[in-house]
Order: sequence, then C-alpha cells, then structure tokens
Amino acid sequence: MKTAYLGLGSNLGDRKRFLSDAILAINSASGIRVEKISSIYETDPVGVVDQPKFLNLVVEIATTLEPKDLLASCLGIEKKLGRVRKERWGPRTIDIDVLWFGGEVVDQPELTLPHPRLKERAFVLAPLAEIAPHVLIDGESVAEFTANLDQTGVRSIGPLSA
Ligand code: GSY
Repeated sequence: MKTAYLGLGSNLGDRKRFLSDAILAINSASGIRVEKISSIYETDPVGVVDQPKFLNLVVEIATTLEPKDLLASCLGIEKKLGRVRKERWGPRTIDIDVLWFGGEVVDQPELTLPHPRLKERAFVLAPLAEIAPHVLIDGESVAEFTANLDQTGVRSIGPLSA
C-alpha cells in the first residue's frame, strides 16, 4: 500500500458538487482509499487568468495501484464525471492531478512525479501543506517551501461538507 496525493480543481458548473462527486468516485475506485481531505480553497485562475475562479483541494489516498494505473483511474473518473475542457489551460468541470506518489520519481511522457508544477502552484501547495506538511519534494518539506510562498488569491473556505 502506497500513500499518494491528488489535486482536485473545478471552475465550471456546481464546483463543490464536482469535487464531492470526484472524491466519492476516487474512494470507490478499485485499489484506492481516500484517507484525508483538505479544506476547499477558492483560488484565482493561474495560466489563463480570464476564466472563473477555481475551487481546489487535495486528498491523501492509500493505493495498491502503480502510478500509471492511478493516473488512468483518475482520467477515467474525470471522463465519468463528464469533464468538459475546451482549451488546455482553460475552464474545466473537474481536474484530477497526481501530485506525489510514495516519494517516487517518474519521468515519462504521460506522467511526471512529483507533479512538475507542484512547487509553483499555491493553489496546490496550500491544501497540500494542510494535510501533508511532512512530505518531501526534492529534499525539502512541503511545510518549508510553503512558508515562503505568496498565497495571494488562495483563500480557504472551509471543509467540503460545510
Ligand atoms: O491543473 C489545474 C488546473 N488549473 C488551475 C486550478 O486548478 N486552479 C487555479 N487556481 N488555476 C488553475 N489553472 C489551471 S490550468
């Protein structure tokens, strides 16, 4: 059993509903159990800035899957939830990114671990720091490099259930 972290985001439609449906689907998927869920953060869009604000959160999972099978499972859940994404960096109903997988380093065309943009993205680091401050990325803990991170535009709005 390995521990992994997934980043979830939604900025189209009923954003909270997409997040909670995605978490239910992740927990029901074969070989995956959701262990922790961060608060929800409302975040300014990064990349293409002219799009609606996102809701983001991070979940900790325990999994028996290999990284590539976990990725396939996440992509399947996005599809099942009717992911709509018209442009690469544009709005989407649900996005599920594999952020970190048992400390493994993977460099393949379809999957890079830890996630290549993890350390630049406050919308991922803030929720990750909440549930996994001890996790190491390139030898530094999430807590350490989140401490100096500009978190402008990233606002916790409480737990998913509230
Ligand atoms: O890869 C994540 C999709 N995404 C997001 C996001 O989830 N949150 C914010 N705030 N900006 C984003 N830009 C992209 S692309």
